[in-house]
Amino acid sequence: MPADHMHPAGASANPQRLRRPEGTPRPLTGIVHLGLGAFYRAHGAIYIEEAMKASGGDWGIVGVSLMRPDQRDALAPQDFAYTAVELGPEGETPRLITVLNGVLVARENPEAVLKALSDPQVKIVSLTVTEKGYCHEPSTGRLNRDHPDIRHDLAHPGAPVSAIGYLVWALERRRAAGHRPFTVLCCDNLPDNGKVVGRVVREFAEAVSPDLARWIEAECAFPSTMVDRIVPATKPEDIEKLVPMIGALDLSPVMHEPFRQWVVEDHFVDGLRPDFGAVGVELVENVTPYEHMKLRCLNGTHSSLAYLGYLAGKETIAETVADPVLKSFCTRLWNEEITPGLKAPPGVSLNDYTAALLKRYSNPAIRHRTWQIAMDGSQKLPQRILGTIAENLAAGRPVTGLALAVAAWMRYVGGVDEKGNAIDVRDPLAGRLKELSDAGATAHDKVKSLLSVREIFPEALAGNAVLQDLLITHYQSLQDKGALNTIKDLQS
Ligand code: CS2
Repeated sequence: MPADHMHPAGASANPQRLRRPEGTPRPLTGIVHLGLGAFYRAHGAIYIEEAMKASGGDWGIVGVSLMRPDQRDALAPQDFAYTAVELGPEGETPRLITVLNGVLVARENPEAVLKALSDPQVKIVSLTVTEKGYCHEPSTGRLNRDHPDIRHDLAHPGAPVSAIGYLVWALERRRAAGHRPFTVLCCDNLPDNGKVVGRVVREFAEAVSPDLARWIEAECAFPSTMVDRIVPATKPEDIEKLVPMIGALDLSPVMHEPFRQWVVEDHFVDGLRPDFGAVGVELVENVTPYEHMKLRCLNGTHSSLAYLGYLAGKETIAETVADPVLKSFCTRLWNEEITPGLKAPPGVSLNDYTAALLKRYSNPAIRHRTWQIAMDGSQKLPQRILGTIAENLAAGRPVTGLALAVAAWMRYVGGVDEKGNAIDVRDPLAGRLKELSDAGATAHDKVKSLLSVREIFPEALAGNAVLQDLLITHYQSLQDKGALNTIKDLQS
C-alpha cells in the first residue's frame, strides 16, 4: 500500500481521532457534490481522488448534506478525512480518503451552498440525492410542479430546499455574473439520469425566466452516467471494528464491496473534468445500454429480493441468496424475464454479467439489509421492474416472476409482515400506499387500488389484464402461503 494510503498510527486502547495527515495535498475545489452520502464517498469520490493522483487537476470536493448535519459533524473534527473499507470475501482493507475539502449543511446555511455552487472555480456539480430527490414524476420523468419543495423553491431564490432549486438558482447567479455554467453530473440510479435532471432543471428554469432556460439549454451539460458499487449502510460495530485496524477512531467510515463501475457520457462544459480515463471510468457516447443493464439486472433483482426476502424473514441480500429457493428465483428472473429483452452494451456478455452479480450478492462480508433496499419502492419500481414488465408484455415474453416481485412490494407497503409484525415502511408515498392497501378488503381490491397510483403505474400498464390477474393471484398466495412457498409453487 503506498504511504499516502496509510492511516496515522495511534494507540487503539484509547484511540485518537482520525485526522487528515499533515502535508496531504489539498487541491482547490472543482466539484460540489449534492447529497453527500456513503455511496458517493465510496464510489465517485474515490475515483476522483485517484484521477488527481494520476493526472493532477483541481478537483477537490465540497460535499453538501441537504438536510442533516451528522456527516459534517462527524467529518469536520477529522478535517474531512475518512476511511473507505473494502469488504472482500477474504478480509477487509481500509484506505484513507482525503479528497473532501469540506461539508456544508444546506438546511443550516443555504447561502453558503449557493455561494459554493456559484464559484467559477467549480466546474462540476454532481448529485446523489436518491430517486425522490429530483422532484419528478417517476412514470413520466417530468418536473412535479405541485411538489411542495418545488413550489417553495420557485418563491425563494436565496434559500431553496431541493437539489433542483439549488442547481437552477446557482446557475442563474453564474449567468448574471457572466460566468460559465457547471456540468451537472447525476449519479443516481435513474434511467437516462442526465436527461431526467436536465429536463427538470430546464422546466424549473422556464418558470424562472425564458432567458435562463435558453442559456441552460445552450451552455450547460448533463451527461448521463451509470454508477455501480454495493455500499451497505455503516453500522456502529463497523466503526468499532475499524479502530484496531487503523489505530484511530473514524466516526464516518464507509464500507463497500471490491467491485466498482462508472460509465459516463463524455459531455462536459468546456470539456473540463478529472482524468477519468486514467482510473478505469468508462467514457462513452451513449450510456443507455449500460444503464438499462444495471438498473434491470442489478437493481431489478435487488428490489425483488428485498421485498420477497424481507417477507421471508431474511435480513440481508447475502442471506436471501443463500436460500436455494430465492437464489434460483433470482437466476430465473435474469434468464427468463430480464435479459431476453435487453440489448447488451458493446463487448459485454449478459450471462457473465449476471453470474458476476450473483457472486457479488453472495459475498458474506456485505451485510446489505433487505429493509434498506426496500426503501422508496414507489420511486424505484418503474425503472427497475415495471419497464421490463411493460416491454415483455408487449413482446409476448413472460412476466410471472417480476409480477411476483411487484405483488411482494404491494404486501410490503401494506405494512404487516408474514408473522403479523409491523413493517417500518420508508417511502415518500408510505401513508397513501398504506391507506390504499387498507381500503381494499380482498387481494383483488388491494391490488386494484394500489395499481391506481399513477406516479408509479402508467395507465396502460395498470389496465393490462394479464398483469392484473397475475398480481391478484400472487398477492393471494403471498397472503395465504408466504413468500417462500409461493416461489416454490412457481418453480415446480
Ligand atoms: C440498491 C442500490 O438500495 C438500493 O436500492 O439496489 O443502492 C445498489 O446497491 C446500488 O445501485 C449498487 O450499485
